[in-house]
Amino acid sequence: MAVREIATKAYLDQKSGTAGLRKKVAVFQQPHYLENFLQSVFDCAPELKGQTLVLGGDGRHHNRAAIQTAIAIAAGNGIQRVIVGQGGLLSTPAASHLIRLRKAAGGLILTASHNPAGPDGDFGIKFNIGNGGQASESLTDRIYEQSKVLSRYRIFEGSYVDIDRRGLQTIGDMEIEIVDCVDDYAALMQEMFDFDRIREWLRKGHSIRFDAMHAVTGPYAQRIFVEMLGAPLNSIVNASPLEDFGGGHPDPNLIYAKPLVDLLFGDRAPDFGAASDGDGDRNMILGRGIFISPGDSLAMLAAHLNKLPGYKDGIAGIARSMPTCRAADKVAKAMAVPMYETPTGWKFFCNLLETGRITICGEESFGTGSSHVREKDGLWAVLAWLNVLAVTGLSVKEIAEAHWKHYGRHYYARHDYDELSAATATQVMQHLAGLGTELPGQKFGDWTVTQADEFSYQDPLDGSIAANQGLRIVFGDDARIILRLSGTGTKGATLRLYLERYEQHESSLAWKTNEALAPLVNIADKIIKLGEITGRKAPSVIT
Ligand code: G16
Repeated sequence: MAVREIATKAYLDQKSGTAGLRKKVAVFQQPHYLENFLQSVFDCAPELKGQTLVLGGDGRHHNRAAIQTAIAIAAGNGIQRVIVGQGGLLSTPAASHLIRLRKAAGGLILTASHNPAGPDGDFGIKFNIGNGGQASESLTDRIYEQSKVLSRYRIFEGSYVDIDRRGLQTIGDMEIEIVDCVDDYAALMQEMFDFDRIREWLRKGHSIRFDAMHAVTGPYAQRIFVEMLGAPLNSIVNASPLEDFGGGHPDPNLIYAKPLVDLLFGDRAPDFGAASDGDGDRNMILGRGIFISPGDSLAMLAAHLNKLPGYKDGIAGIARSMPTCRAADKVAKAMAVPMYETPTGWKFFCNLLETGRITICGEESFGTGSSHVREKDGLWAVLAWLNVLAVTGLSVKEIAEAHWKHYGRHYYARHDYDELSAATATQVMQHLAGLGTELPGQKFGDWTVTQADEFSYQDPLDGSIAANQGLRIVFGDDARIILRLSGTGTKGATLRLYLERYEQHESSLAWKTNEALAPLVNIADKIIKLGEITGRKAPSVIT
């Protein structure tokens, strides 16, 4: 057994999207497909040579086979040590933490996030750099360019590693260290939060329900909530990770986590409910009879963060992605800290976190996180909420109502139009882009358009510019309509329509979200003509 150079034919479709390369499992199973992509990564990241690499995934179908391939290609490319989560499991935030903790030069995270799994489902791979964050767009572009001209890859042939056995193994000169996937992450959480207070809160009879959706967070939730915090065993459901995620769609939102939502809105609701996604970076927060939208969750956590041990010094700044509602902006203003608006994609937060400009950030797509790692972190958000409940003694509903009373309320929804043809999706975008200059000043109902443009972002650290990051129609502080193309789908094109309406009068703080947004939906329809152009009568999913 030795390192060999294998001749290969380049694939032309290995372009990373919002968060890594995501394709159908069958695509990844084509001969040399994964090997090619990995070789392109190693070619474009020479700093990995002789260094440590972290490797793990969300446990979906093809994870175990892909881990073996990644180890063999790493050995072929002179990696000194690979740290692998036992069983091939590592949640995305735990992988980010491990990269930082062990001063690895980078990491490979095998995940297609919340996308369905199984032989007919999706697979994915992300390359994270030495700071624990996802590779920048310029780096993933270089990897893509390399993948198109690749003609050989280097592999340690015939290697096999027992990824279920903890401890050290070797392949040639390379060491493979199999680690418990929870240990280091759980220790980090213990540093950030007041576990004694949360334990006490639970001991006093407060109840929680966490839905791991048969994805990667099961073992993490079991250790942290049950073993460390003393929550009863039945506080966690769907806790065993399955290769097909139990046939479900592990996206923690009102649609795909419906049983949890029904429980929290039912007669026997626990005090707190939460769910995470396939790879553990997303979260959904619920209280008894209330859903906290991701934008609100970011704002509410930001407002309370200095009450938690890991954030005693307060916060340096806040960031949100452009389509995320502007609730956190109100908090930043009140706290007199900077607020940043970035394109969709967690990678855009990384330089802000790395330079200490922000402490907390979040996205409408059920992502919240902080400076403790360089990925969004589902369980972090759940623990942060539990810690806030424990120190304030308030319920989720009381926290939300007090927040809205103080800052006003942002009603918010996202309408997804899935599986459109690329041509149709482009037509819709072009139609709206074409209206840009004539919209400002026009009145629709009670609102006047103050700005209509395409969002672009300049990174304050490296000066790089990300253009074409979504079209926005802004009605001052009152409302926004945003349209952008998703970068994570694996079938056709997905258009996302984001709707935000701000109200601050006390009489307007308890409306139903769909009713509050109905006038805005009509305006969006009038301007964008989504229904007319796509022929769709309704969105595929509303979250
Ligand atoms: C990924 C990114 C997020 C992004 C989300 C949706 O999340 O990490 O930053 O908000 O996709 O992206 P899009 O709107 O382009 O589909 P995840 O949890 O899928 O890795």
